[in-house]
Amino acid sequence: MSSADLTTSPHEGSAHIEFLRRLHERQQLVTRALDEHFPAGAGPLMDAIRGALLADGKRLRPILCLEACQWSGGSPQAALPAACAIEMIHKMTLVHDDLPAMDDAQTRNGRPALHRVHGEALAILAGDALLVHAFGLLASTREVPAERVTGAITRLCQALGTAGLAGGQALDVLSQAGDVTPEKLDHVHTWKTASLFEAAIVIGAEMGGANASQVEALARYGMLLGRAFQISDDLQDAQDTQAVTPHEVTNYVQLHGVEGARRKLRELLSQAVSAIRSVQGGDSQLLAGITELVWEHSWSTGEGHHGHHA
Ligand code: GRG
Repeated sequence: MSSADLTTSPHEGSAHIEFLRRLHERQQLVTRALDEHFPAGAGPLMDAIRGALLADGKRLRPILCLEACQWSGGSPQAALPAACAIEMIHKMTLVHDDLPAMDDAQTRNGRPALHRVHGEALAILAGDALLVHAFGLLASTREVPAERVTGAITRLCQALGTAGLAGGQALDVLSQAGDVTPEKLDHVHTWKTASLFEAAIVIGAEMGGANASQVEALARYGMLLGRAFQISDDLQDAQDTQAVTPHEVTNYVQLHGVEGARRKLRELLSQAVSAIRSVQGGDSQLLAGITELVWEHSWSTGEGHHGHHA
């Protein structure tokens, strides 16, 4: 098992080194916890699940969930089950997104897509199992009061449903080249990508006991960061010809050009930083620093491959 490295271009200063150290520590915490949920050598379905979950990944959404919990005054451990659940769901969406019926992708993060290794049936079932395990894990959280857990389950259902990931993905796969307007593209990005970022952060904040104005500010940060992340992902794909898949028609760079995409990215990220700074809370260095990583879109995943289009 190799886990992704969160790296960026070299920066001077011990604050930046400390930032990267904390990111890495959180990443390892999540990867170790995920590894324990699905034992190796337990049959073909479990192997496919491990392939989806543990082969690589930046663990960005769970890191944000843990950090939002700490920012809100909680212990990161209180949000660990939720963070793992969110990563299971994220990985499940990537497996289904790569299927021939959706994006028909051959590779993901430089490796063959899961259905090419384990077959389509097991890829579908691995995704289904990850989704169910995620909710089971979240529902069994014992570290926080029960109403925070039911609140988190409700939030996550909203983020994944018809006005969230499923709805956004439907809009995306049904799009035809030529009928994608800027408004429609923003809508797709908001639902299919940003809603899970927002949920990860809000759930972390609520697990940590954030008050209403803190939750509101973090929700805004999450939504802006998620939209920025998808543009950053599109910019990365524009540089990587291998990432273009047959069904892809909605890419921000195709519609707005590289300069337009970079301008929008900068704007969204600076609004995200303002949102986090608009309320009192804990140390926001990591949350602010993540916006810089998204700006540079210089994530490396394990063996030096950039992330595949999603
Ligand atoms: C869960 C009900 C339900 C439906 C899922 C398949 C689907 C519906 C949605 C797909 C949405 C999708 C693929 C969004 C793309 C988001 C994105 C930019 C992913 C790339 O994320 P990274 O780079 O991935 O964080 P790593 O590889 O680092 O884990």
